[in-house]
Amino acid sequence: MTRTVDLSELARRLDAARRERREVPPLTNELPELPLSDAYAIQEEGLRLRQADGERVVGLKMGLTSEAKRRQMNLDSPVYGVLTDRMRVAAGGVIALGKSIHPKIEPEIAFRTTRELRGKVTRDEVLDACASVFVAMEILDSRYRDFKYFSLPDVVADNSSSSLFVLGEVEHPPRAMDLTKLEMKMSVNGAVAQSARSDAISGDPVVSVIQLCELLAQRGQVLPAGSIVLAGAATVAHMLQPGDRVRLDVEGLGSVEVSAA
Ligand code: 0L1
Repeated sequence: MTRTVDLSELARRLDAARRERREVPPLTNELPELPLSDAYAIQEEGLRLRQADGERVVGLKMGLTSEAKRRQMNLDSPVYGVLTDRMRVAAGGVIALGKSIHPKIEPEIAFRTTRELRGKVTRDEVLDACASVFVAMEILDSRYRDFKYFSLPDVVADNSSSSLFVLGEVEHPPRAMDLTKLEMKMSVNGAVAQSARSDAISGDPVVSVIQLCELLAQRGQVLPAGSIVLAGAATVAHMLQPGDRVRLDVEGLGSVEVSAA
């Protein structure tokens, strides 16, 4: 007998875990064959629940874009998630760790689009559609009990582990520099914790946007004008501790800071 999977129930389960800050077992413990397409459907249903609660979509994030990160998580392909207005932390702001489960922070580069991007796009089309590029950090907070043992569908269903994000205040024209050669240093309490060159992000952060458009097209979706796009982490993540002051410096793009309490 074929078992019917209630995707809405799975979305409600993950949404409750997020709101109540509690860990749940990976969905694939009970559904080992959960297809990636169903996982994105769960992600979309989770977003509808957040929108019903008044959250507004402001952009998208790419995840698992660096080789270092894919190796750390033992997962093999890029994924996306959605960013809402309530996930944004002001530059220089404070992350209340009590409102998270097991938050980690990652160094990123972000874009802001001014034109819709649809389907298979070229590097030039992405650059033409992006008004600006800037420094950013993402705070991940997987709702699953064990960071190590979940699979790609688990991550996708859980909005690709996204929790919060912080953006640098200075935006730069994307053609003003070679976006593949920027040195990135993430420091915690004054000491460099992670560093990489920007080509650690998909070989080129612009490629992340190209891949995002392709992934969206597979679900009949587009990247809307006015979106913030987090291009993905350049390094593995740093597990946040109370009192951490985290600063990201990206050559040519400036810096952004956030603290954890
Ligand atoms: O942004 C990402 O790289 C998604 C990673 C998912 C795994 C994790 O929670 O670290």
